[in-house]
Amino acid sequence: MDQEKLEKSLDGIRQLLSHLHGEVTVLEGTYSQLLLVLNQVQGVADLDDLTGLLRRRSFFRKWQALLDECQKVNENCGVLIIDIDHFKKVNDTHGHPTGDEVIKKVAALLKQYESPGCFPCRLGGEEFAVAVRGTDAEILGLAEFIRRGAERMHGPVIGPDGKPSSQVEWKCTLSVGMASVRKASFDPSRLLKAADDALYQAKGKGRNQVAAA
Ligand code: GH3
Ligand code: MG
Ligand code: MG
Repeated sequence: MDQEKLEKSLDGIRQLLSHLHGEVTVLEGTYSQLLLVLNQVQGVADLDDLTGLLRRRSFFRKWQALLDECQKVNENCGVLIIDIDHFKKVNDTHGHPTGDEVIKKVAALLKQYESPGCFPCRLGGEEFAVAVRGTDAEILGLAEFIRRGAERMHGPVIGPDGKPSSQVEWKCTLSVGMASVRKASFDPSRLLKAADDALYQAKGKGRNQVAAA
């Protein structure tokens, strides 16, 4: 191959490479955008629409990580199950939109205590869970703060026109079941079952109270 032909071939290769570089850059951009959208979708799917709290599945993922960490460093960890008392009556008396409002306000109360070692979720309906790293006394102290916080809550009933009433107010109370790894184990399902049994006790003893497993 003479020099001229060689130069031509090299030019061709350079042009091809430059073209390919452009294509790869475009592909990289599209890939990054796709990843961004995927993360956004994942983030939305992790959260409950009404309250913005974690859903059960994403909560369990995060909670398992916290339990693993606590087990590794030999620290106590527990869970609270929180259930709105006689919530069916709130719906029946004031209507579903007011019920939704109460659920949102309870969620907002739980969010106030959020930190890396304490995070809430909406288990479903009018039931919530909070994973807490700390001693039993600290976990029970938090439960009592939450219970008392709900006692102070109130808000206007939403009328049939969707507007808040200026005369009628809703109130609510919470029952709380607590379990920690000391009594149960580092297994999230067993912990939740123990907390649920404690919640059942709190309901049986008259509601608006905290019971420990
Ligand atoms: P208890 O004190 O024993 O917990 O009684 P309760 O009435 O709170 O419990 P029950 O399980 O009988 O009723 C729960 C009600 O919660 C029934 C259901 O219609 C209502 N509910 C579940 N999810 C929602 C929701 O997203 N919004 C509203 N407004 N109501 C809901
Ligand atoms: Mg209830
Ligand atoms: Mg319930």
